[in-house]
Amino acid sequence: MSATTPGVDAPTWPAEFAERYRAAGYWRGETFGGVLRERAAAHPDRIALVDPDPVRRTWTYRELDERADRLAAGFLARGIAKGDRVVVQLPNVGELIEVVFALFRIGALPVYALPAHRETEIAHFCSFTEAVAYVVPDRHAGFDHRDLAAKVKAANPGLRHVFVVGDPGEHTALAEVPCEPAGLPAGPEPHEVAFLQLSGGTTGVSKLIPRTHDDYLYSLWGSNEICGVDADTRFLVVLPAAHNFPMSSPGWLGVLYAGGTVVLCPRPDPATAFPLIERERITMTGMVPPLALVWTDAGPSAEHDLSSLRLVLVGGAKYSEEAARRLEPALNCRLMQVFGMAEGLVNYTRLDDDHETIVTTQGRPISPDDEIRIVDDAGQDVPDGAFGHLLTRGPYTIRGYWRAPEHNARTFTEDGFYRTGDIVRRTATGHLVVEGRAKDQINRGGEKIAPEEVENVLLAHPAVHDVSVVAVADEYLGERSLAYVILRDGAEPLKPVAVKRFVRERGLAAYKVPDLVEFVDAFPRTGVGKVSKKGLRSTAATPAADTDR
Ligand code: OOB
Repeated sequence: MSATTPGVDAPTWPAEFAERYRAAGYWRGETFGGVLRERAAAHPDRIALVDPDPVRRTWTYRELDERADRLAAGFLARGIAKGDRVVVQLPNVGELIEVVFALFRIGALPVYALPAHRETEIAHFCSFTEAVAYVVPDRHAGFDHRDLAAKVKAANPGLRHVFVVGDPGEHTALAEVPCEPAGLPAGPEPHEVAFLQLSGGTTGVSKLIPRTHDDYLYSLWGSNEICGVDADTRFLVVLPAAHNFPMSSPGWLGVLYAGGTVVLCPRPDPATAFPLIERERITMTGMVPPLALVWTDAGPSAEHDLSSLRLVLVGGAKYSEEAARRLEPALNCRLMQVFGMAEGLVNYTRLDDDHETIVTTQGRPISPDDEIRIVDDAGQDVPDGAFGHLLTRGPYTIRGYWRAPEHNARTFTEDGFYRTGDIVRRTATGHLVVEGRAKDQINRGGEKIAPEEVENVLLAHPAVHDVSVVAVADEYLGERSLAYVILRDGAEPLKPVAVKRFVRERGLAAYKVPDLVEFVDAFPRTGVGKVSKKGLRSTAATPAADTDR
């Protein structure tokens, strides 16, 4: 099966919900391709996109629209069709936006990989989605993506094309793909899947999140209203653009929806970003808490004029109240906290919330029809103000992952609520406070790690008998990862650095390599004999020996 249809590859909203969401005006019957076409007709000469690195390039709305058409025609000419999956792994470059709009236009589905992903992750995305094409930069951050692409292509006969931004080597240059758009076929329908986003994951591999045009576009314009995004917004994309937060909260897609200007930042550090804020008169940006700390520290002594900056969104991981209090004075702008997830639900503090609410809560949902339940371990609703598991259902929260029926049966309730795995409480004003997490996941400064994925890799080491990867508190990142390793009887002693190297060499993204490694004789067990991660985490609270640090 090549095409991907809602309801076939993944559960979708029951008809009565879909009707309700349309009747309420949330689902406007638009598509991404159509929206760009309309904006290009309405204000062709306004600047949509700026890629400042290494030489400043700009795209007007008309140019972005035309280039998306030409690239769409070139993809079609190479046999990429509606419903096909295309793994897109590009850093913050203008071509990323051209490529995804070209794919949206023909109804092929981008699968958003992050620049940090390596062979293990990419091979999985390509084979699991039966991708027909893979789009990469030539080199990025010192890594040659063409070599990786060659390996993945050799192992995946269905992967027919590798398109390279820059010097293509043995592959095809993306620059050679565009051609005259003679009679593009009708694009996708608004209710169809537009792309597959990656889940942070709690299991061995990332799950894929099917987002439709209707639902995602609602999350964009809903976010725009809350964040005050309009045609005058100049948004700096500092996080990796393929992540859901900088894409849609309100992100570069939200800003394009509103007819504003998106500026891509090649690296998130103040030395790169602050000059761009001055030069491009940036009004808004979004970032994870560790980066917000760095900006907060750098703000007061900045040599660049940051006065255009009006709003900074911070989310992706818990932002401490103390850090939140420092941001506004340091950067002389407003703070908005955002608690979102690629599966859907996004919460924002509001521009007119009082200061205490902004610094102490993670916001409230976008939509009046975002249904929130906070339940105890037995699934019973807790009284207002008490902590519990957050479950949610609504007009832009998926009803199931793509091709994952067993996982869906565990992760969604029978009546369609998504079990977020987050522990929250609700204040009297309906704002959520994130207390912690019930899911087995590490949130390393906003980058999500599924311990099981790293454990599976380490279990393949010949000297390793068993392994358990847990989160440890970290002042800067919030959490770091610690691998507890039990060696095989009689195995040569290993150094922590060798354990880390093994994970890296197995082709996992660098952020998944354990920060700390400790060798133990046994793991604490729960009553039923499972490894007790809670027990391990409390052991870790006493700073452990990690001999190469
Ligand atoms: C965003 O999306 P994901 O899919 O990478 O991660 C979602 C998870 C949440 O379930 C929660 O565990 C955590 O990340 N999270 C937060 C948080 N924002 C996200 N935990 C505490 N405080 C926050 N403010 O991370 C994401 C997607 C859209 C917008 C913003 C973030």
